[in-house]
Amino acid sequence: MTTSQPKDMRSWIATLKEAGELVRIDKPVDPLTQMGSLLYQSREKALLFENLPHGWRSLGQAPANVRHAALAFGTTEDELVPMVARRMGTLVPPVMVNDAPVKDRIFKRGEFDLTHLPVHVAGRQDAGPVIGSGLVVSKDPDTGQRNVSFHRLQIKGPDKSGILLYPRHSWKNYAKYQARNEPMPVAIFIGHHPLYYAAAATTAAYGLDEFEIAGGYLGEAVRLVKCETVDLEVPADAEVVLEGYIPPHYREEEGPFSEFQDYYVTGTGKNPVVEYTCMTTRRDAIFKNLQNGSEMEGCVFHKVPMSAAIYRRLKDVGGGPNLHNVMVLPGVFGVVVQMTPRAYGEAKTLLMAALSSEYQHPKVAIAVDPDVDIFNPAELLWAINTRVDPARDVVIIPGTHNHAMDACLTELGAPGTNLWQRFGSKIMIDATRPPPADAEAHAALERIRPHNTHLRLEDFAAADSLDIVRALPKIFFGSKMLRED
Ligand SMILES: Cc1cc2nc3c(=O)[nH]c(=O)nc-3n(C[C@H](O)[C@H](O)[C@H](O)COP(=O)(O)O)c2cc1C
Ligand SMILES: [Mn+2]
Repeated sequence: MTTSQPKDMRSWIATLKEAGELVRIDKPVDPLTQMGSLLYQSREKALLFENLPHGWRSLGQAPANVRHAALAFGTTEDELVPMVARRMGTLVPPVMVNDAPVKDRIFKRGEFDLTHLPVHVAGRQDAGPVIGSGLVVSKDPDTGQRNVSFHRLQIKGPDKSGILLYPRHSWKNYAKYQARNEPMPVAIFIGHHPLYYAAAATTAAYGLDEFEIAGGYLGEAVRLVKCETVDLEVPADAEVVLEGYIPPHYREEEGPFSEFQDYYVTGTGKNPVVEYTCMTTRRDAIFKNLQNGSEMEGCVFHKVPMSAAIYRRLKDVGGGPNLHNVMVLPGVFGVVVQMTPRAYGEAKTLLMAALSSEYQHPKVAIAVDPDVDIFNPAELLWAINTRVDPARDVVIIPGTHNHAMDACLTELGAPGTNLWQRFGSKIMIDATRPPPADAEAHAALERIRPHNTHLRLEDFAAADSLDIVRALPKIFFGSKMLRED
C-alpha cells in the first residue's frame, strides 16, 4: 500500500514555489523592527524568510491574497467560494497517529523560550510581538467536543502570552472552565497547510470539530497526535506546537495590536493569559508569521470561509435563487452578493440573510449582477452609482448587534467580560438591475461591451511592445462577460 504525503506547510511552500508565487528573503531580517514592513509591502507574493535570529526560517503572506487561496484549494478565484461552500458540507473525521514529525523535538517548561521564536511586531502601535498564526485547540469540559480557532497571542515572557478570546466557541469553553474555577488546557499549533487555517477561521455550529471541516477542505483525514502535558490532540504534521493552560479569573493588560480592519485598539484591555508547559517542533521547523490588516494574509482567512458560509446559507433562500458568488469586502464588515434576481425585491431577501449568518461581521451588504467584477471595488462603486435609486434600494436596520471589533460603533462592556459588544446598525444596498423577467427594464441597464471580447491586445501588439502589454493588469470587460463570449 502506498501512502501519499500528507498536505502540510512543506507541500504548500512547494506549491507556491512552482507557481512562481514565493519570494525567498536570504538577508537577515529582524522580526521586531523589519519583518512587518516587508510583509506589509508584499501583497502579491508569499515571503520565505531564510535568515532569522536563532536560526529560524519563517513563511508569511501565504496566502497573500484570494488568488493564493484559490491555489491552496486547487481552483480559480471565480470558482473558489462556491467550491469551499460545497466542501464545507463534507466532514472528514481525523485519525490518531503515532508517527508525528511535530514531536521530533520536545522541550518541557524551562527548556524553551518564546522570546526566541521569530515572532514579529506588525505595526507601530503594537504592544509587542504577537503570534498571529497560532491555531488554538480547546475542549468543552462537559462534552469533550473539540474546537479550533485563531487567537492572537501577545508574547509576555519565556513561557507566557496574552490571548484574545472573542465571545464565540473558545470563549464559551473557557467560561465553562472558569465557572468550575479550573484552568482551561489549550494546545496551539503554528505552521501548517493553509486549509487548516481556513478551517479554523470557519464559524460553524458550537460543538462541531474544525478538524473535521479541515478534512473536508483537504480531501484527506487530519492526522492527530496526543499532546505531552495536556489532554488534547494536535496535528502531527504541524511545524510547532505549544501546550499550556489559561488560568480562570485572571486578566492582564493586552494589546493594542494591528487588527484585521486596519485599526489597533479593538480588543485591547484586560484579557486572559496562557501559561505554557511544553513546546514540540519538527527537527528543522519552519515558523509561520501571519500579519493582519486590511487585505493582508489574515483577511484572506476571514474572507474565504466567511464568503463560503454565507454562500451556503444564501443558495437555498426562497427556494433556490440564481446565486453566482459571494465575496467579503476589505475591512471584513462588508459582503457583496453576486446574483441574477428572479423577481423585484429578491436581492433584499438575500441581503437580509447575508447580514444574519453564522458570522457577526457583515454590516454592509451589497447585491450586484454577474456583469460586475466582485473582486474589484471600483466595479462595485460603479454598480452603486449607476444601478441604485437610494430611496428605493438602500435600507438601514438600526439597533443591531455588530462585531465587537468594529471600532466606529458604540462599545458596551469590555474585552474579557460577558457584556463585550458593539451596538450599531446595518445597511443593505440593492445594486442589481431589474430582473430579466421584466425584459424592457432589464435591457435599459445593459452594460456596454465591445463587439468582440476574446480579442487580446498582446496578439496585436508589436514585438517591442509585448513586455509592456504583458505586464498590464488583466483588462476587465466583466470576467463573466468574457466567459460568455
Ligand atoms: C487571522 C485571524 C485572526 C483572528 N484572531 C482572533 C483573535 O485574536 N481572537 C478571537 O477570539 N478570534 C480571532 N479570530 C476569529 C476566529 O478565530 C474565527 O472567527 C473562528 O471562526 C472562531 O472560531 P469558533 O467559531 O470556533 O469560535 C481570528 C480570525 C482570523 C482569520
Ligand atoms: Mn468552533
